[in-house]
Order: sequence, then C-alpha cells, then structure tokens
Amino acid sequence: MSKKLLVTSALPYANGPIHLGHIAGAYLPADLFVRYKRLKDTDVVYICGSDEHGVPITIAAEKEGVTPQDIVDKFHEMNKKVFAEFNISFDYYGRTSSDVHRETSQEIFKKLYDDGVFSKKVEEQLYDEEADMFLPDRYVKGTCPNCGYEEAYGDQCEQCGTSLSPNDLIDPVSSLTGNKPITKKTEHLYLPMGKYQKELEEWLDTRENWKPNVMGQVKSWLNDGLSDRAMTRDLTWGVPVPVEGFENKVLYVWFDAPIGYISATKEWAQQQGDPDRWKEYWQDENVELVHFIGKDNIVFHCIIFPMLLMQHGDYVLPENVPANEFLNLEGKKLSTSRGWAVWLNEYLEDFEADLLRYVLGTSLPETKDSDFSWKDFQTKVNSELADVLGNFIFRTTSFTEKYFDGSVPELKDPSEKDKEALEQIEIQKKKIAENYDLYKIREAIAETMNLARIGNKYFTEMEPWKTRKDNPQVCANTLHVCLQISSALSVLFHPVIPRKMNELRQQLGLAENIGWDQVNGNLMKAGEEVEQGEILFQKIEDEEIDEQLQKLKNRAEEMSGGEDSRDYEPLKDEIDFGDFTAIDIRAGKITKAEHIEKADKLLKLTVDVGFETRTIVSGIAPDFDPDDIVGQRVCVVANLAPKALMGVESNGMILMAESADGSLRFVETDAEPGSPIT
Ligand code: B3M
Ligand code: ZN
Repeated sequence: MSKKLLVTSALPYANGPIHLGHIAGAYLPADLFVRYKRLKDTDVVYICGSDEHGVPITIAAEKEGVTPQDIVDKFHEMNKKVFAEFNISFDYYGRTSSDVHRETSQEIFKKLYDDGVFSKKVEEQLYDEEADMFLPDRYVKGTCPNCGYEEAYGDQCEQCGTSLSPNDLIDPVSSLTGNKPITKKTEHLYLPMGKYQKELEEWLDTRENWKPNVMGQVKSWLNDGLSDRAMTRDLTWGVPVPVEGFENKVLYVWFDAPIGYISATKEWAQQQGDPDRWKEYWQDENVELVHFIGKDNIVFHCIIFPMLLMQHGDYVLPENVPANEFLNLEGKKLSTSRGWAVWLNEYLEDFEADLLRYVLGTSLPETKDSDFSWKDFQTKVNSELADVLGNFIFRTTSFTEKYFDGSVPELKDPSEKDKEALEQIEIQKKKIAENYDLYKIREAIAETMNLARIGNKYFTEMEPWKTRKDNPQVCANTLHVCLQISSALSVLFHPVIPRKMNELRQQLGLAENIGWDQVNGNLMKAGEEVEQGEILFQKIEDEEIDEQLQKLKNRAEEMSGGEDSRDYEPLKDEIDFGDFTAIDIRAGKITKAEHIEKADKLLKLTVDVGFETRTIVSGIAPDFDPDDIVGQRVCVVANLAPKALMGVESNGMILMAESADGSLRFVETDAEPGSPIT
C-alpha cells in the first residue's frame, strides 16, 4: 500500500493580505504538488490556516488602533477567500485562535513539561513601567551599534540587516510609550536545544532528497551549536502556558504555530465526520509529512518543531521540507511596508488565476531567489500559454469541428511520425512525474509545456490543411494524434491551470476524474464528439502591463509619503587606489547614434574622444532616441578591452547614472574630448 501524504503550507500571519512573495514560496508549489499527487490517486490531505498569535499581530493591531482579535478576524477571512479564488486546494484552512488549537498546543506543551524536556531560567528583560509589561524584541527601538541607524528594532536593524538583541541597542526606548525601559527579572521555560542536538542530527542524516539550500542552512545552524530558546513569553495575546506559576504568560508563537498543522488536521477530521482520522496522518508510520515553506522558516520546521515532536514521541516527523528562496519583484526586494508588492486580491481583479499560476510556477525561487516582472508575465502568457498551448488546442479542435464533423477521426496505418508523436505522451508524462516527485516544480511545468510544443510542431509539420485534400487518411491520423495529445494535456496540465484544463476536458468530452495513470495515447476513441470551444488564452496588451507597472510605482510613492524611499544599491567591495587609477576615463562627444538591428536595448554610437573616433555599443536604447543625443558630452571608459555585441565591436563604455525611477542619465562633462577624467 502506498503511503498516505500530509502536505502543509506555512500558516501565514493574519496581519495583512497575501502577496506574490507568499504565493511563490509556500502555496503555489505545494498546491501543484498536491494536485499532482491527487491525480496519482495518493491519499493526501493538504493543510493550512492562519497564524493568529505573536508580535506581528499585536503590532498590526496597535498600528491600526484596533484589537488583535479584530486584526485576525479580518485577515483570516480575507486570506482564506483569496486562496480559494486562486484555486489553492487546501483540504482545510484553520486558525490558531481556535479552541482545538489551544487545547492541542497546551496538551503537547504540558506533556513536554511533565517529561522534563524544558529547563527553567530567570533572565533580565527590558520592561516598560508605564505600560506595565515586558517588551518583546520588536517593541524596543534604539540606535544600531553597527551602523548608527536610529530606528533599529530590538531584534534587527533594518538599515544594515544585523540581527540584534534588545540589550545591544544604544539608547533603547519602548515603542509603546517612548519611555526608556528598565531591566527586570523574569522566569521562562526554555528548550535546551543543545541537549537534543545529537538526536536531531541523527534523524536529519536519514533524510533523503532534501534540497541543498535547505540542508545547507540547517547544517550551518547545527555547526554553530544550538542554544537554549525560550518557549514562553510575557505577553497576553497567545495560548496561555498550562503550567503552574506561568499562568500570566503565553506560549512562544513558534511553539504553537506549527502545532497549528496538527490542530487543523483534527478539525478537518471532525468536519469529515471521523474525528479520529487525524491520527492516520500524524501518528502512523505509513505517512509522509511534507512542509512547504519560505526559507526564513527553515530553522523552525527543520530543527525546532521536529526536536519538540521527537521529544514528545507520538508524532511523525517530516519526510521533506522543500523550502523555497525569495521572489523579487521587478528586480527589487519585495517590501510590503514600502508598497513594493503585488497583492493577490488586486491581481485577481485584473487577470485570471491560471495565468499567474503558470507564470509564477515557471519561475519559482526553488534553488535561488527569482524575479517576477510584469513584462515577463506578458511574454509568457502571450508566447507560451497563447501561442503554444492555446494555439495547439484551438487549431486541433477547430480543424476537427470543421473537417471531421466534430468527431474524433480514426487512426489507420499510422506513420512513424504519428507513432513517435503519440509516444511522446508517455515520455513527457514520465519526465513530468519524476520532476514533481523531486519537488522540481518549475521543471515539471516546463516539461508539460514541452508536450504542447511537441504537439504544435507536429501539427505544423504534418500540414493537415494540405493532406486534407490529397490524402484524407493521413489528415485523419494527424488530427487523431493531436486530439490524443490535447486530451493528455488536459490532465497533465491540470495541476498548473486547473480551470482552463477543466474547460478543455469539457470540450473534449472527457470524464472529470481521469487520473494520471490513465493518461496514454488513447484517451479519446474514434467517433467521440469534440467541441471547438473558445480560444483558451487571450493575449495581454502592452497597455495592460503598463497599467500594472504604473500601479506599482504609484503605490510605492504613496507609501513612502513622497519622501525618497529609494533602495540604494549596496556598496561594492572596497578597492585600492591603484585599482581605481587603472581605469582610464576620458571626455568624449557623441557624433553619431543609430539603432542596431534585432537589439532593442542597444545603440551603436560614434564617439569623438579627441585622439581618435570610437565605436561604442551602449545599452541605452530604451531611454534615448538616437537623434536626441548627437552632440551629447559624455565620459568614456577608454581602456576597456574591445567586446563584440550583436556583431558590432564596441571600444569602450559610456558612463551612465541610474535614477531612482530606473531611467538612465548621462554623466556629462564640458571638458574637450580626450581630456582625462581623474
Ligand atoms: N506565520 C511566519 C511567516 O508567515 C509564520 C509561519 C508559521 S508556519 C507554522 O513567515
Ligand atoms: Zn544597523
């Protein structure tokens, strides 16, 4: 019997709406994987929910002047809805404020406490006397000891990125009252992680097929040695600590949040009318647990949570944690506070879910950070979904409709080419499955699109519009094969673009429940009816993309309150004076400028540098019209080795400055051409 599968996606904090970064990290890849596994008839349960505790929630509440409960109620509903609209197919979407969750977390905590897993420690912590509370790290602000930034938080300086503890800050103040906090003793229960490290390492050694970026991060934590971590907090928002003497404290949010996976599974089982069924997924050897998360959650899912469950003893540990890296947006780090993000609800107002599922799926940050850009979105929708997949399906069904009365033609005496094309179905199906099984979701999608490419190419090469007249049976065979490929695609592409593939199945008259293993070159039988259907994918116009870019820019400006919130490029490594003087920069003047064929970004410039005339290729075509820059004074790196660009030899480089909006400006000089710039 094959193993049951329990898949989880990180529980998003219910303190704000879902954006593309979330989706690319923990939700879309998990959903694709789960949908593939369901097609393979695996018994899978897919669990998620809102993380409703912790300082991120209370901070959001304070900012908006409402209660934490108001915040989580609002965003739980909102996020649950938007996930559903994006077709993320959770079996259950819970919340960590539920009774079942509180009871489950307390039960687990109590057992660990009774078994002596925790140690008690008294430590000094910052305390706000006026607010009458201990201050979580995030509630303390002060000057960064590293870079001098005055608004650094107690856990991290957002200016230089250094991670801090509140006691490191110079002149710390409480962000609640602005007062200088005092230090006060407080007692907490700690997980002495060093004590259980070896056991954890032994278990980690048994893990197979973990992604190198994940194992690498885990190993680096372990190499540094694990220290004690407090499992309780002096807060009022959270799950109360179920231990005498600690009644006024709550569980550390990272203690209770992952237990949310368990409590949500319990609630799912109740909803199924089989309250004990959750045990089959959490307390049975015959199950594989897979956590999909973003890379910032690795330590919690690969070290702390498994360590706790291991000490508890009654629960399964993860089979794999295919964590993803981060998604950037238009080449810049995503930032909700700076308004540099695309929110899913807003996306869905303008475009269909399937388009983003495909485009984001093909550029998931699986092994390194990746980038989402609207231009790329347009290109992939137009030249892959529309021109390859959509075109192939449409030419196949409309041809069948027109010349074969809308029914599947019979395959008779197929040629080698026909047979080869049919064989590609099984070949691609196998490749796709292998990739999904190894969590290589991008690759799986690429191989799926390749089957459409194969179909499209075969259609073109077979020229059915010609054979229709000279050799009707060859034409019939071609369409038969194309219909088989189309029907296979309706299943193989289903995890990625479920709505479109449901439409396609209806067009082809296929049953809704065809599974992965049924896909072969014979899903459609001769004589079955086929509808022509609508074009599956409309192309996206430039204006629609410009609108999105404008929206993004406006918001970023709005949220920065008009002030310059620019992300400056980090400074490059220091160089010697000698390195600098090795560069020979000269004044120059552009005397001629022209476009280069097939290179939208490049201009071929003729530049007078005094002692000679140079040809320089420069990537400034998006910013400047050739006619406007003749006569422009420039600075030229004159001793750069020549380089051929699009067939033109370039001798030097023009210095340009990049403005905040990304546009380029010349670095000008009024010195006469040839003058050294030092
Ligand atoms: N809420 C952190 C995050 O959203 C946290 C994940 C919990 S998973 C158990 O990044
Ligand atoms: Zn700093």
